[in-house]
Amino acid sequence: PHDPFANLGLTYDDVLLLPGYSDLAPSDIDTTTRLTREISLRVPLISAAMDTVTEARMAIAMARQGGIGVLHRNLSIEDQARQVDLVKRTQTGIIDNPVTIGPDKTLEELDKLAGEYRISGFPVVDGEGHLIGIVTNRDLRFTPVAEWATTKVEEVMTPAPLITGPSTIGREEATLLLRRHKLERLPLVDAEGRLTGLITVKDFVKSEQFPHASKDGQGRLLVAAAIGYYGDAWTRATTLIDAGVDVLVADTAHGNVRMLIEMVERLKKDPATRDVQVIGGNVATRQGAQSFVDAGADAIKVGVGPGSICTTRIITGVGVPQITAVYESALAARPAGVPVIADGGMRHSGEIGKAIVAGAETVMLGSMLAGTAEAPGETILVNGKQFKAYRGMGSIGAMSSRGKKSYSKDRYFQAEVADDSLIVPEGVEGQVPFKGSLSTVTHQLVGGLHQTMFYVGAQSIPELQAKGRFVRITAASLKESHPHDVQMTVEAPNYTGF
Ligand code: RVP
Repeated sequence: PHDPFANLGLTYDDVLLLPGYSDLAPSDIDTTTRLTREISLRVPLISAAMDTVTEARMAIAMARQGGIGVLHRNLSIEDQARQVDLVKRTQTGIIDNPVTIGPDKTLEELDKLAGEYRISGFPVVDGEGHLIGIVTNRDLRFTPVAEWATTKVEEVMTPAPLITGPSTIGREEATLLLRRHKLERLPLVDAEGRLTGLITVKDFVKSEQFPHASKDGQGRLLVAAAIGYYGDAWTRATTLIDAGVDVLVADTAHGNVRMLIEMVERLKKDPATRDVQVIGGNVATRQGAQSFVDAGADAIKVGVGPGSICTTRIITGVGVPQITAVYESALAARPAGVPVIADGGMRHSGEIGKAIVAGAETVMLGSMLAGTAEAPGETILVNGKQFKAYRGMGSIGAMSSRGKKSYSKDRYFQAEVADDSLIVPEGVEGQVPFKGSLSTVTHQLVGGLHQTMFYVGAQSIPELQAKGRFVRITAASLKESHPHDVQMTVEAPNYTGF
């Protein structure tokens, strides 16, 4: 007979990992993991698709650190596609589709383009794509601003012949050319003199600064973007693919929904979309995960209610404690070779290893990243301390139509309503302490995970999954785990308290 009380759900604070025999040096430890069936990351961190967490700046920073960002979808399709484009054009080596300008454009147009893409120099090409010169901000300086509207690019550019490289140039050869000629930029051309790419010194230096960056086959940073399944979701998906997105996240707060599962199925079948990786979510049960496995999803996102700003469990009474949710979902996903993403509820680095042992390959973070400089929004000063706004995508603020259209309502199955007071929110709005740059936060998170792996005696993520064992703990043990019987006098960079 059906026993409604059969299961006990556990979450991060209910378990600890057992220490295991270890014979590892810190340099042996490798956190490389699978984001999807086909994409690997050096660092198992994903920034959440929320409008106070991930826009282009965060996505760029996450990819540079070896993780990935999911661009939120509380934006028009065009705006979201532009953000994808910004990430894909942030170069880490060779730019194979550089922004160019025509010779008959005015300096005013040049200045505008430079501002839009935050680029200081452009190859100048004719109608057939032949490289005929190069123009930079420097060239603007010698023309009075009053004449920008009437002066053409060809009048100020450095005209061809320029020092160029072949399309097939390698890293060493390019470095040599840049150095020998003291160049800022090296355009790449084919045998007919058509522009095929561009190398800049700045990007070359950056690619050395970020050795673990997540990149596609052409050396561009990886980026993911959220779509729904409702309304114009298909157009959103195909537009984002045209803009170069690597991963689509088809998710809502409740992913075990026919139309969403069918959306994932269609994305993986249609020739126009099937080459992009598709993540389905969110689920919290074995059966929910199995539906996405059957639909052909490339990864499954798990979490119903664990989020710091989430009130789903309180408002609806529905949810599954996150360790159990991840474990149950992995029972369906693991045999099918589909990676699991543990989404929500992370507060400290120790939870990353716990999620991985429970069955996840990566984790998604909201509140832990919302306070960084790279998250959207300005810092707010409260009692002399700096904060940044952080809100649930199911909060009134995110779903409100006040002033602008909300594109995220359907995530929480809310109909268009005439008045905000008719919205039934499943999230709250708040603020988190300002944390400085993302890299300092990821440094602590990855460092903490390294230590987890050392304690467990696991060199790799798959080994951590295989070797990790939990011990269940009590409320008394949790108290023992945190600092106790002491007044903290110095803030630790990786500990925020109970
Ligand atoms: P956290 O990291 O605990 O802040 O949780 C972030 C996650 O919370 C998101 O990735 C998303 O799955 C979930 N979320 C976002 N908005 C809301 C809500 O309004 N209920 N929940």
